[in-house]
Amino acid sequence: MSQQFEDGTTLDRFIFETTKAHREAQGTLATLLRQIALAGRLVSSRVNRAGLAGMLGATGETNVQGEFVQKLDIYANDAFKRALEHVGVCCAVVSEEDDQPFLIPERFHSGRYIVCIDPLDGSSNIDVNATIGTIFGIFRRKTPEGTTATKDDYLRSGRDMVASGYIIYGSGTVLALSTGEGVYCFTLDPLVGEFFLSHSDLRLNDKANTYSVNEGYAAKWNPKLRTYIEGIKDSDENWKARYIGSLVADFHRNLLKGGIFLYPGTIDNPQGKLRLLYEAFPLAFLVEAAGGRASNGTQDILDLLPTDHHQRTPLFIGNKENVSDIERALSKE
Ligand code: AHM
Ligand code: MG
Repeated sequence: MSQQFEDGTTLDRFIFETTKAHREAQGTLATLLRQIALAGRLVSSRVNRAGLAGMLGATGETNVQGEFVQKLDIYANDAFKRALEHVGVCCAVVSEEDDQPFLIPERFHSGRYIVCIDPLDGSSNIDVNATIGTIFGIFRRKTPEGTTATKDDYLRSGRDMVASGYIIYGSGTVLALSTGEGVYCFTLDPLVGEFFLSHSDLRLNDKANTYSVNEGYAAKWNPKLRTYIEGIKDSDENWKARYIGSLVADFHRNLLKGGIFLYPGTIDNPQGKLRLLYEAFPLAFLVEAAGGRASNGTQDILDLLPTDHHQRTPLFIGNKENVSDIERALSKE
């Protein structure tokens, strides 16, 4: 059962109350979440001042995914790692921006949790002032505290996550969080420097009629998906299309208003573009906590077992009947 919280409850109090039931987590998971919120506030402030602080544009480098690295990507990646490394509750940060997982340096305690993170999702939108965000998922390690984290700690089923969330930097800064029971959103008051509860226990209806996909690639999709999308457009159900090109922003809108987000495989990239550990897993954990579903077309995202920390996956995520409709469409003979 989700707990009841009044609007205006601070994130700090929410974390205290929700981790209270798990005494072993109260100090550690609570500290971890507070540090993520701290780094989120730093990134939010930098995003708001990007044009003034010389933070727009690319660094001239490409990352491990072959994508252009933006200055804010680097700032955000460093902010989260610095916030997490010294507090003794984290043993590794698996980041989109780093080739290898960042293992907590020996001078600090190698703590209980692994954080998988896309520090700045949708970064191609930075220069045009569209919404971008941070996505994170948290696992509890399998190996003993105080030792170096290994692959066994982070290459594992999404069902093992203990919490996940995202922070969007848009017209306001909003942090969404789930520890498995409900999804709660907190809006940053920049004058006070604190996140306050603004959306309690979000629930998705079973079905919606908004879809978010980059239809520019339709010619390269599985023809069954093309037929499905053509079918909903031809129907009398008044479907709407909404696509920003920031997964985190498209997901947030669909979580509040209902809708399905699709990033399918294409002929050129059968596994699509999105990454399993730090994009699909955290959002799948949130969507299930809100009563929705996430699938790769045949299987629940959370049941997948990664073999590589930068592994990609097709993603269909949103209201549960919509996801099931797509799975059915893809499985037709
Ligand atoms: P990023 O993590 O490097 O920003 O890339 C992922 C982003 C997602 O936020 C978004 O859904 C997708 O790329 C958009 O891709 P496309 O331009 O192919 O539609
Ligand atoms: Mg991303």
